[in-house]
Amino acid sequence: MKRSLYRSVPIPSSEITPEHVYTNRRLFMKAAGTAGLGMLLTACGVQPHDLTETPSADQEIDATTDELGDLLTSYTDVITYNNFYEFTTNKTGVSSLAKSFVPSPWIIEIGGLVSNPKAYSIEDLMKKFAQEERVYRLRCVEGWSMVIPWIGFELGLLLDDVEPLGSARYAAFTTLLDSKQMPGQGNPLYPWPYTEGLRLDEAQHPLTILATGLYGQPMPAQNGAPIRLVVPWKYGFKSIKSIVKIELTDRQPATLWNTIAPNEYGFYANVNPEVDHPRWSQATDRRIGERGRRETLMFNGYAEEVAGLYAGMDLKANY
Ligand SMILES: Nc1nc2c(c(=O)[nH]1)N[C@H]1C(S)=C(S)[C@@H](COP(=O)(O)O)O[C@H]1N2
Ligand SMILES: [Mo]
Repeated sequence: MKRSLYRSVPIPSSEITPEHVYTNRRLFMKAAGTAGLGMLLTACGVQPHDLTETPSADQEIDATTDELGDLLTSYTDVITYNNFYEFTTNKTGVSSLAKSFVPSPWIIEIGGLVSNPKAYSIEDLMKKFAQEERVYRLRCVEGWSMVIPWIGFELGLLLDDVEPLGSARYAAFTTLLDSKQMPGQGNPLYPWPYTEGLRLDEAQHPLTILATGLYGQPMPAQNGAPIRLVVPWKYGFKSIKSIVKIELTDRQPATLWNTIAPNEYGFYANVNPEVDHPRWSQATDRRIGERGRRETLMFNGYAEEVAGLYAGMDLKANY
């Protein structure tokens, strides 16, 4: 494994602009790698659930840490400690229940307030948008966190492609509804399918990606195959998995967690150590694989990049 490029650029934090961050990341794969990933995803009989072993060194993960120097969470932890209620609410039980999930063929529809609504296959998306590796932290509202080398592309590029109308203000996301494959959807306590939403400027922010893989591999089923959102400055529940639809709207969309427990799960859900969950503090988190707890950073450590999106907003009221 190569050393993270992020680490070798000692610039004062005041000078860290998104450009610095972005020029230090690598286009995910050279030609051969891209073809390999595309083929893995398109070939019939591909079983993402076979990816139970730690990728070998030749998997070419570019980084060993994130830009803060935090070590990557082990591949085994990333694929065996999951939140994915469509399978089970038991975090260590998702990976085995997701083994038979078939994420292909897969179509993702983008419509609503756009001039150019489209339906894309995963293959279309892989061809159209270069896949990059980006190491982002994921912070769950339940108090644990991970550092994951995602593979994906900016959601903003896809939104540009469908041409949002001037009236579009939000993006609403929907997960696959298929209780045959997702036994947890038989649980009547939750309003399936899982839905999430972002303000349009959050969706267009260059840190927001649609991830198609992690650790140099196609997305494992338990992590949201074949395509999921990753919004690194927000609590994990915003990073909706196995997306089949994106709709641009002029009103704040309903989301699963905000619908069932609005006092616990706000629409914004920005990681904020100063705003407690009603039942527990959010000041610290347990990095999976580490002992002890860490102090949680404002916006999960991405404040330089995203704080401006919320200028003038009361972050206690808009939690
Ligand atoms: N469709 C769907 N997406 C989801 C969830 C879910 O239950 N269903 N859980 C969310 C939560 S709470 C977290 S913390 C992250 C966990 O992602 P991971 O299991 O890949 O680490 O997925 C999010 N996306
Ligand atoms: Mo979570």
